[in-house]
Amino acid sequence: MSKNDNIQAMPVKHFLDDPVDLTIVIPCLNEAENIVGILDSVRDVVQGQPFTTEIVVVDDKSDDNTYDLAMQWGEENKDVLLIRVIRRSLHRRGYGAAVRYGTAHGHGRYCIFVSADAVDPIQLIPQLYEEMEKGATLAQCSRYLIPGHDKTIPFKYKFFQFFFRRGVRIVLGQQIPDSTYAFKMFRRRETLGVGLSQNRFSISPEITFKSILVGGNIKYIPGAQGVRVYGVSKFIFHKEGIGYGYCLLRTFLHRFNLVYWF
Ligand SMILES: Nc1nc2c(ncn2[C@@H]2O[C@H](COP(=O)(O)OP(=O)(O)O)[C@@H](O)[C@H]2O)c(=O)[nH]1
Ligand SMILES: [Mg+2]
Repeated sequence: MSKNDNIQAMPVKHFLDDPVDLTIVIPCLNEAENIVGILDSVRDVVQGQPFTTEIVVVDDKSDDNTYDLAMQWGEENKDVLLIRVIRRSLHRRGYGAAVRYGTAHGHGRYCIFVSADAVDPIQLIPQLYEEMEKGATLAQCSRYLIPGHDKTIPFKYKFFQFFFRRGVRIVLGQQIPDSTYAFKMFRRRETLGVGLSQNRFSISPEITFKSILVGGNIKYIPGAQGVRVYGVSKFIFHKEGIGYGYCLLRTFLHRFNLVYWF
C-alpha cells in the first residue's frame, strides 16, 4: 500500500457493511432424517434474539431428499427467518469445501457452522455472539474446559485429539483447548480474507490457527456435544490425518516466518 492510499477515507463504507449479523452454515450430506429437526432447533434458538440471522444450508447432492426437505422448510419458514438452500454442483469435495462455500455465500458479520446431526450445543449461539460483539476474533466452543463435557466424544477422537493437542502446543507454543471442534463463531469476511483452503474436516483447526496467527482475540466457551441419533458420520479417520498434519506444518512455518500460509 502506498503512502497516499487511504482506504478509511473512501466514501463507500455502507457498501462494505454486511446486512446480516450472523450467518449459520449447515452443511449436509445425506441428512434427511436430521435436517428438519436441526432447522427447527436453530430457528427456536435465534428467534427473539437481538441480532439478525440467516441460515445457509449447503447440500452436496445428497442421495436422499435432504435438499427437498430443506427447501420445503425454507418455504414454510421464509417469513420467520432468512434461509438459503444451496445444492452444490461440484461433486462432494468434503466438509471443508461445503462450509467454505456456504461462508462465502453468506452476508453476516459473523459466521458459525452447525452440524445437521444435532450434536452441537446450539443454545450457546447467543453467548458466542455476545463474545464477538465484545471484540473477540473467534469464539471457540471447547469440550475440554469443564470435566465431564468430553464424555460424549468417541474414544478414537479423544485418542487422536490427545496427540494433536501436543502438536498444537509445539507449533503454536501455547495450549489450545479443542481447536478441532467445528463449533466456533468467527468474523466471516476477515476469516475468508486469510484464505481458507482445507477441503475436509481440518478446516476447523485451520480457522482457529489462522485466528491465532493474525494475533486475534480468542475466547474459549465451555460446551458439550450430543451424540448422533440418525444417519452416519462422514468422518473417515485415515483420510483426515493428512489435512490435520498439513495445518500443523503450515502453522509452524508461518509462525517462524519460514513460509507464509496467508
Ligand atoms: N455438504 C456436505 N456436508 C458434509 C460433508 N461431510 C460432512 N458433512 C456434514 O457436516 C456435518 C458434520 O459431519 P459428520 O459426518 O457428522 O462429522 P462428525 O461429527 O465428525 O462425525 C454433518 O451435517 C454432515 O452432513 C460433505 O462432504 N458435504
Ligand atoms: Mg457429527
